[in-house]
Amino acid sequence: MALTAVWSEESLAHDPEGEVWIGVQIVGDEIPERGTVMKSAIDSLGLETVPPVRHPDDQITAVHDPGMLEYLRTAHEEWVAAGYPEDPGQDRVVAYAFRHPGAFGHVAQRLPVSRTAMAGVYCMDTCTVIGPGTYRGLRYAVDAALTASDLVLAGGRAAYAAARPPGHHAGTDYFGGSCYLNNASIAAHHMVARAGVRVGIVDIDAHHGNGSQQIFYQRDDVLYTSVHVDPGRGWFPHWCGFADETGTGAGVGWNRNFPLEPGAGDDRFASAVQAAADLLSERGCELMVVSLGVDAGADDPESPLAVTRDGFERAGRVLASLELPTVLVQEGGYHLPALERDVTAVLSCFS
Ligand code: SP5
Ligand code: ZN
Repeated sequence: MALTAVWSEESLAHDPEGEVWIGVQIVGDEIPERGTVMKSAIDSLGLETVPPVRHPDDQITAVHDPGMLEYLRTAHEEWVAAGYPEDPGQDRVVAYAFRHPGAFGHVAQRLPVSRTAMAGVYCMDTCTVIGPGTYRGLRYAVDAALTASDLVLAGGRAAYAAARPPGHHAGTDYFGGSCYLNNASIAAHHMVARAGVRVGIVDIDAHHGNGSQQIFYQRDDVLYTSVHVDPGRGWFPHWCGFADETGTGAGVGWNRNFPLEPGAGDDRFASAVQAAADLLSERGCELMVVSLGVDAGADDPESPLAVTRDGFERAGRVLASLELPTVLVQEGGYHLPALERDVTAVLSCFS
């Protein structure tokens, strides 16, 4: 019944060195130190820790467009080769133009020749930049999630993937929101494929996991549930995460959003997590993936929710009491002292 953690120093490899937000270069908060803080949380619980095992590309392309994976692999070296670090002085891959479907949806999609235009093909915001260590880092995060899944498939009670960069905003053929590949969704798909049972995702990151929702929206083998700040109150990802988004086709009833109003604290957070957990039971899910963001914390710079350590522990207890083999994949959480404290609070319920 042990909880195992997956971590290595590769969790520090991706360093965006800031982000471009509303046209301004800002410091950014999805920083390498987050990987070190996750290790502190792991060590404070005395968890057995293993490094990620490299998994083949086809476990990624089961969920993501192969063209996007290849782009992520080569984008930074191509950017450097094109000279943009010198002229105009941008050493991170960042888009200036996007392929708006209203403008270009009526013609066949072609990949542009210009590397600056390529930067707008797969990316949906200007914040999620690509640097020299980004590909190594995002591969680390995927492999951590897959390694945690393998531990659970082999009979472990629970495994924690100390993933960074996070993943739940990345969809089939797009990335953004500080996410590149959808670590939790790759893990969920892997578990369905290997175990042949229904998997339930509970996403408690403060933001709606638009990528995870999109990946599984038409499927009835993965239930996606998310507790997050109401996008209708002005919060990222803005276009998605409303309560009336419940799935389509075979997936009708297999997606459930629990938007919370800004300022919501422990009681409303824990109740929503309970409702999500109830749905996993109702749908007969036999394995669980927790998208473990802790940016709903009161001190977090990226969300207006006001959850305390106690609220995270309550959420952890609700989830652990389902007694399903569980993979916990790190998502957001940007106030470093709270990241360590609140991740520890959730993980303690599984150890
Ligand atoms: C994984 C995750 O939690 N991603 C969240 C990304 C949210 N990005 C929204 C735009 C970022 C703007 N940050 C500026 C903060 C100024 N207070
Ligand atoms: Zn978040």
